[in-house]
Amino acid sequence: MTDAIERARTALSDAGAVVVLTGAGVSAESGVPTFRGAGGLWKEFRPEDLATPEAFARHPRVVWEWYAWRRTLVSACLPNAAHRVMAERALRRGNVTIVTQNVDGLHARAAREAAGDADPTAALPLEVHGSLLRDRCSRCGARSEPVTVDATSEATLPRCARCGGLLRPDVVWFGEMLDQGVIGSADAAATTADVCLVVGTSALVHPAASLPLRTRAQGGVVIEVNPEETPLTRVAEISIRGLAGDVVPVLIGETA
Ligand code: BJW
Ligand code: ZN
Repeated sequence: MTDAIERARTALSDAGAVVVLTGAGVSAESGVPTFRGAGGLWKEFRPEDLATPEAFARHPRVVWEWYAWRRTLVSACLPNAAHRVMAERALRRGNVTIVTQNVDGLHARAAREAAGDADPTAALPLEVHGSLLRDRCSRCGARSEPVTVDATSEATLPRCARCGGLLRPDVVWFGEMLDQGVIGSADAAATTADVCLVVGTSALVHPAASLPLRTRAQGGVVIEVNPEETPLTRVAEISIRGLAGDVVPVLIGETA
């Protein structure tokens, strides 16, 4: 075992409150594509064409076509070992807040699976960029269960049952405000955490990428797990180069 892994295990095991911040890399081993880097979605698609409110206003059919494709893709993916041990640790020890930038629902699914007949709440994540598995009205803001989207023409796109406005996926696009309740809770958890475990994010998108800085500023320890260096690497006290599914179980699995 490397020195970094040993130190990370000790910091996590000694910690009172832990915040876990995850990004697309935690779901990569489940088969969900990341955004940046080799094979990332932004290599093939331009974010400004698909992940901004302006793009949706201009070409709602094209944006829906892309999100419908991603919904299908994600629905075939399962939580991996990293999602599972995070959920198990949150249920076992409490005082763990899982904050995810991911919209794939895999942390929530892992929480429900780990809880079985018990209450999964302690392991449910704060989804700061929303959820691919929920719709929201672009006019009145009402949230709803996802519908099957027929994106063959603008006329067939799904509409709000209340006001007739166009439905959209309930995700946070560039230039949009995050839900203040959700990011506020994430900020509070990061500020009071003894350890912030950051897994699988390029740490380029704000305000999520600033959360570990809150922990650091209060004297907490930041641990990064990522195969690549990120802007957070120099902030992290402990930086571990590796895959989430390999490293996270060693750090917080039941036998850790
Ligand atoms: C592995 C692995 C394995 C691979 N194991 N690891 C401050 C500074 C600069 C800019 C800003 C700032 N504050 C705000 C901004 C603007 C902007 C922003 O951050 N821009 C930067 C990109 C420059 N932020 C916003 O616009 C946000 N809104 C906002 O701030 O509103 C304020 C406001 C105020 C007043 C008026 C209006 C607004 C909103 C950001 C929303 C981001 N949305 C997206 C799309 C969500 C919907 C969807 O999925 O379609 O969220 S973009 C995309 O990036 C997605 C992700 O959640 C997010 C982060 O990506 P993530 O998770 O880090 O993934 P990758 O692919 O980048 O990285 C994967 C990592 O995994 C890599 O490091 C790999 O090495 C690693 N990895 N395999 C472990 N097996
Ligand atoms: Zn509506």
